[in-house]
Amino acid sequence: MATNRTFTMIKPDAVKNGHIGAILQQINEAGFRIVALKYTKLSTEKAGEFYDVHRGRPFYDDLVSFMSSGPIVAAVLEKDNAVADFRTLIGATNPAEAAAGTIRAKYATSIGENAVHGSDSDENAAIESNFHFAGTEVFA
Ligand code: RTP
Ligand code: MG
Repeated sequence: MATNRTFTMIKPDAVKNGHIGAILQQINEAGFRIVALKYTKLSTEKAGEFYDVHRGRPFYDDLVSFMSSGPIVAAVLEKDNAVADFRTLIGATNPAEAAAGTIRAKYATSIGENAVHGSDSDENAAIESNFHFAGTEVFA
């Protein structure tokens, strides 16, 4: 996968609270093009697999339970410097520490229920995109 892509999920809290439209608009206005998009729900097994890197951490069970608690929006985004720029756009993991105007500052409710996911490396962006999308579902 090209290094100008990242992967995101709008998490169940933000979906439940009616923020899908506002978050996608903020993503677009920040210069990201949506090249894949899906409204879906993770099983506990799939959520556990997606966050496997955190298995064993104290928050892992809550994270898996939360991420499978309701529908999510999954998307692949394209932009120069996509991974780093998207992490800047979403803000810190803990919304209390997220910069003003970032997606988490505006829409997250807690460190656990923090509205959006953003890949942390080009390698993980490719792995996570392939986890959710077939090649035929990505439109560059
Ligand atoms: P994400 O992977 O979802 O984009 O979030 P992140 O990189 O900012 O944070 P990460 O360290 O990868 O943690 C993944 C998700 O686990 C939940 N978490 N809860 N209660 C806690 O202390 C805690 N720490 C992490 C959050 O939902 C976080 O986004
Ligand atoms: Mg992470």
